[in-house]
Amino acid sequence: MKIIEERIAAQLPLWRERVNHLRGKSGDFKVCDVTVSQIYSGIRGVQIQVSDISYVDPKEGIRIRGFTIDELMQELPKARDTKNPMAGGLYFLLLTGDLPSQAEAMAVEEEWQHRCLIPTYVFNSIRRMPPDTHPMTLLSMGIMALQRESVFARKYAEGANKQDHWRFYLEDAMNLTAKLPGLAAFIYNLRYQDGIYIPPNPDLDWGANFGYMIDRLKDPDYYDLCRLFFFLHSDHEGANVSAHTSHLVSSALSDVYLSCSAGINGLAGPLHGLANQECLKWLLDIRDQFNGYPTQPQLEQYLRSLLANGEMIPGYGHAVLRITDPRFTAQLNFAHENIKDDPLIDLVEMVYNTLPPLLMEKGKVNNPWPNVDAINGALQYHYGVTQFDFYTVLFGISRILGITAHIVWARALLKPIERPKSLTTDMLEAMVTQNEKANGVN
Ligand code: HAX
Repeated sequence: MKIIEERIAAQLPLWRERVNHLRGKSGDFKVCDVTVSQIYSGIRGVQIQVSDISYVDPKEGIRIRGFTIDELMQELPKARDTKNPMAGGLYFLLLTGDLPSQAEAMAVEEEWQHRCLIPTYVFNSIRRMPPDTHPMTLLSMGIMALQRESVFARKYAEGANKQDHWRFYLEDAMNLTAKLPGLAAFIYNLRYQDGIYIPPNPDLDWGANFGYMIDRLKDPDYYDLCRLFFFLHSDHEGANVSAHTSHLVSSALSDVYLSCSAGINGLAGPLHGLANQECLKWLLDIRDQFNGYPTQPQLEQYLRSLLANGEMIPGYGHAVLRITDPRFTAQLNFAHENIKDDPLIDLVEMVYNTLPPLLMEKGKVNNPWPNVDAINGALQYHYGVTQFDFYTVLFGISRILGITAHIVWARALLKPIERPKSLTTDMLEAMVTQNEKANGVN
């Protein structure tokens, strides 16, 4: 897409010079040391990647291109008569770092409209899968099937110059993201609505179109929830499982489709994206166990017993955040503004008011506050999207906005193949012993 390509091209000389200067002048400077326990606990906290697209501050939540969630809710362009940002403007920001004008956001939306048609062979490959295949598997497969369309893969085979790889990644990124709402709607309709097909509506933006294509025609509030959901889930810095997986795969010059499909497989894990389906299931279990909804004292007693049994409460805790996730708060605000008298949403809020002090009492939980997943399933459920094994697909189509922005920039900055080093337990023990001897420890 020309405007975005030109914006990135204009910034590139400065960025490349900045990185080269840093590497040349301070290549030996140590950012952090890695401890044995970090090696054995998921390289937690080891700063291994640079992302200028977003950053998760433990005390503040995500900043996308320097802006908080609240700031972006105000500043990003909106579709007419709506409160939540259009994905087109968000994607412009993710890719260029510049806050878009209304016209620039609309230009991305129009570009997506032109590129949104999905080849029939992709639908056919999904149709052939057994009906109980998880929707995340179908999403990953759909993206993989589209790989045949990769412009980068074709240009690479023709000998494209390395300096230009990012331009073809950008082309693939625009093509893939354009197709995501249609691909997700196809999977939803195939699995839960007898395979109905509703073509995209050229008068609607990317986010609302998903709601339209799954036949939520009578509920404009649901369109706005889609916009909010896709905005809030779009990125969470570069080192989470899905973003980092895609980054790693793309470092081998695997194209956007191969890289994003790999990231989606990471997102499908229960400790990452699948948590949103687990969370709704958990809320519905409470409803079933109480044959309705518990009172606050009943809920507190119930939560205490779960924690005493060592159970993990889905939707609570985070590897980085140490506050209520602002993305949870934004969705709770949406519920307050748009939803009246839904006992499931009331239960979400009751858990929010009851659980954090109990998690704190346990003493070992580093973050007792809700993450984004603690509410998003309940909101979908309210609007009739009750099939919770689909929720991670919604997360996935949104997250690919951030992931593709990261991998386009990784190619633009000519990042090399990623190849850390492993070592054996013998080696590690020998290193520790040698260090102890050197320090006179017996
Ligand atoms: N309920 C009960 N105990 C919890 C807990 C929770 N929600 N969150 C953490 N703990 C416990 C851990 O089990 C751990 O106990 P052990 O030392 O006995 O193993 C202890 O508290 C310390 O854990 P932590 O350092 O606070 O948390 P981690 O960084 O290890 O894990 C997780 C972060 C998000 C994976 C974790 O909090 C969790 O599994 N939460 C529930 C699942 C969930 O909501 N996942 C979605 C996260 C958001 C996301 O990435 N979405 O994609």
